[in-house]
Amino acid sequence: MARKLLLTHIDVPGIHTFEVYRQKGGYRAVEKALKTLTPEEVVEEVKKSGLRGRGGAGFPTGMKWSFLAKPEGVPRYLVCNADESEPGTFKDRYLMTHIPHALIEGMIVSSYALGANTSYIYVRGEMMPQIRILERAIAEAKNAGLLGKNILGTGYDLEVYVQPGGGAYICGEETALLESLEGKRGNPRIKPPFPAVSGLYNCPTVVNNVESIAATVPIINDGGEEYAKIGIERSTGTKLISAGGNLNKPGVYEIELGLPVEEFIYSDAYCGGIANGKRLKAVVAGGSSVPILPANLILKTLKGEPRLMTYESLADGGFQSGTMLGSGGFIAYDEDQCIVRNTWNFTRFYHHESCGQCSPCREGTGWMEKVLHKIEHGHGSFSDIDLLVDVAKKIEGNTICPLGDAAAWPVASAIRHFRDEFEWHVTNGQEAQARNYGLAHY
Ligand code: L3W
Ligand code: SF4
Repeated sequence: MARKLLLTHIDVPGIHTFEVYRQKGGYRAVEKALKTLTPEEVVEEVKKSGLRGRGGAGFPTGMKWSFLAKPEGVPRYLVCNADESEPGTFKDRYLMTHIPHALIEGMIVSSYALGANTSYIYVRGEMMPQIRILERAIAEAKNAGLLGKNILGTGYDLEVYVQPGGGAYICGEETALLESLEGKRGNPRIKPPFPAVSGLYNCPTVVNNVESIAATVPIINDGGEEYAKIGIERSTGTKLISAGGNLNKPGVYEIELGLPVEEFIYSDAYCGGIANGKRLKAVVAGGSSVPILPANLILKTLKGEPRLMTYESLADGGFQSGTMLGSGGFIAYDEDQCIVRNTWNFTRFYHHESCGQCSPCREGTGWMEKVLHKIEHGHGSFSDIDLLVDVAKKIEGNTICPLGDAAAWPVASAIRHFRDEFEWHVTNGQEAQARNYGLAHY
């Protein structure tokens, strides 16, 4: 059975409470870090672990921490990005719901490493139950002397606050999140400067995903080198994958990085195969923002090697024949699913969520949505397919934040791998229209 680091005690009744979490060895990492390690040593352990950001970009966490500016007399902040809203991604919500103290413990360890005395957990506004759960966990930790003044008598002070999000997907982009946390509209800022230099209230700030912060707990408990032994290549440790779509056993799985994609989909230990005995048609492996791949390319690379759940293997082949691990939102499509409809659905989402600051994203997502709607409903032409490719190309790399790329890649990859389906909609207009009868109001 694969090794678990974050969900080890997920089945223990009451693990969401402080008492049970503590009985199971919880908050040992806080004791170890605060009592026996300097902040610099904690950063060093995280660097040694090879941990990479679990929110989507995969940026090395220890490196990000070491970029944090430390001007004299200026506060530093840790902000946890719990604004999970990437379509297909629900792993952070799962962790916060079932083991909230894993995040609180990670917040204490990470804040100590960064020299932050005030930290925030910015939680997606719709996740009210999780906001309540975290507030309770913070109160429990504070009662036990693990938060507040002079934690465990070490002289280190820390307050952690939960902030409900502004209710837009774009608030999950780190600089939009900081704007929102400051009480403003969640518009992304131009980077550089990166938050590590000028973040919350223009102070040095580290923004990390929920899972990245929780992963610092096993890293400190076992040591960075031990963590780095798990996984393969530059994909160390374990990763939470939220599996959805046409799978027999959708859900959240903790996998050891390096697991073959085929095993993840078909093994009974994980997703148990495609539902209703159907065949796999396509997979979006890392949340809706990454390129979609047809079954043959998600199972094996163009070189014929088994595709592995790692940052490197999923990206093998670049965007021509590869994709990304992204946020770990794994969506499987069976043979009956319409790729055109799925692409239109994703594009509607990005158009709706675009903040509107830059024209390629604001206008481009709108145009792509209109053209996809036309094709999906049987009114498209062959030149519309080329138009979509052209618009996607003009968005990619030309916007302030990654939402532009995130909107362009699903469209470009769907046409690259499933052009015949788009053409079918053009040549079989009436049938495509009939198939969508009753759904045209979308
Ligand atoms: C200091 C430098 N810091 C980079 C930091 C930067 C950030 C991190 C990664 O987007 C992706 C996006 C979605 N000095 C630095 C530096 N940093 N260079 O490193 O930065 P970046 O810009 O590569 O990514 P990002 O802006 O964090 C995240 C994709 O993830 N995604 C979506 C995820 C959505 C969720 C959700 O719903 N919560 O996770 C899925 O694939 O498209 O490309 O911290 O500051 N020189
Ligand atoms: Fe806003 Fe889109 Fe530009 Fe991002 S890419 S800043 S979401 S308009």
